[in-house]
Amino acid sequence: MTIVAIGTYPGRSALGTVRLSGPETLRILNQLLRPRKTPFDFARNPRVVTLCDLVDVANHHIDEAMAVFYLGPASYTGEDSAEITLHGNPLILREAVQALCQAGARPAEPGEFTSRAFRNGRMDLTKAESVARLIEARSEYELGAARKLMSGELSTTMSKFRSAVIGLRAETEAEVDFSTEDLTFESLEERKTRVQKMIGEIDSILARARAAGRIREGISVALVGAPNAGKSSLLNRIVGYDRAIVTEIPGTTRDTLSEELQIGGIPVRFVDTAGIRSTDDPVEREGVRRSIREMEASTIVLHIVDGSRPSYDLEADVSRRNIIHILNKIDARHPEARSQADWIEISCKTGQGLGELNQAVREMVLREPESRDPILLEDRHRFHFEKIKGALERILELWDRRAPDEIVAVELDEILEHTGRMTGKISTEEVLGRIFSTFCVGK
Ligand SMILES: Nc1nc2c(ncn2[C@@H]2O[C@H](COP(=O)(O)OP(=O)(O)OP(=O)(O)O)[C@@H](O)[C@H]2O)c(=O)[nH]1
Ligand SMILES: [Mg+2]
Repeated sequence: MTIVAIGTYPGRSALGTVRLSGPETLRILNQLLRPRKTPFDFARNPRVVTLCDLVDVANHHIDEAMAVFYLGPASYTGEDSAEITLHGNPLILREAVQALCQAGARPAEPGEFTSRAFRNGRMDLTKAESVARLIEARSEYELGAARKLMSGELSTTMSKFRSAVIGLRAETEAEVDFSTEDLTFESLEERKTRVQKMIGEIDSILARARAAGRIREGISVALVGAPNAGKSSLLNRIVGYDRAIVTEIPGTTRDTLSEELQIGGIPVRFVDTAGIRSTDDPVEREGVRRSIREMEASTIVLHIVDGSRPSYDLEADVSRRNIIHILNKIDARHPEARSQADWIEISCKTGQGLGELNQAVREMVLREPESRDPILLEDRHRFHFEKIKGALERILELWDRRAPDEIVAVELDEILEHTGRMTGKISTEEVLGRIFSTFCVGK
């Protein structure tokens, strides 16, 4: 069946593209598209863009179009397909889809183009999944991690594992058939090393994925300090607009509130909190409780001190890693207000010191080990990696116990099963359905 969908953003824009894929593509193009330059034959001009008029089945003009035909299997989906670029008005694009459906296509399901690409062997499953991640990525960081999948890092690892296991399987099989006594100590040790190396690789991928998961949630930076220190003022300065209420009344901020920015491509959530002090007001007390919780959960803490007062008293423990102490209000500095060597002095009023603070936060964010070399894994990938790791560990144990090779072979087969499922070499409709249903329509 030939499918059709709008492939571009569902809003007004200069251009919008409708994609078509399936065996009827050519017939539908010939029926509804009138090339300006005649004679023009789509069949004989694959991958050539040509200016056309798009009409509906009753020959009513819809729009001018640039159309290109891809002759399968040299196309995204592996089938005959086409892209028709029109003016980017959703109404026009919808009319075009309707016309193409009247001519015999049907609306595509979410992810159906990519699912066809997978089924036609144009890409393996991990790469197909990376397409969705690439489109969804909300930060440069995620984008980088998705690109790593796209470039086939998992596929490569899986095919490496697969050939390693097939190698071990062949060696084991040879021994089952001939003689077990021939297996020398050296060759066993060498095999163990190979298996341990694979376990090491899995551990490192899983660790990078855990880190990526944490970063995807965003690094959080909590702004804490005594009431009236200028936490909300600083949040507003950082995000660049009046996000939080600022007043001269201590205890203004009750609930925590946050705003996300990107630093070096990493999403960073700045959280303004209630000033920490002991209080009888139950609402403020709840706010203080949340501040302390936020402070404990956050990756980085900005501890803000009011420099217009002689001293400060913070009823919370701020001795921890990843903390930046800030002396605020230095425009109205109290003669006795002192900061220590590594403190940063700022004024939210004049903007003084904010550049330095910005730099310090940036360095701390980028220093997080999680920022380096992330890889995004789906739950599915993690599951298969863990199964493979389990089997590899059991193999080591079996060898230590000098267990019969037939049992080792069972574990090796289990690994092959999981590498196959990971790349989609082995797949079920249920799994495929779940994966592609998370895609947008038109991809
Ligand atoms: N002179 C001066 N005043 C400031 C500066 N930063 C903040 N203020 C003032 O200090 C008061 C308290 O500021 P907020 O930002 O509301 O302080 P906060 O820490 O969020 O206070 P709570 O939410 O009550 O805990 C306001 O009147 C601000 O205008 C500064 O750098 N210089
Ligand atoms: Mg506040």
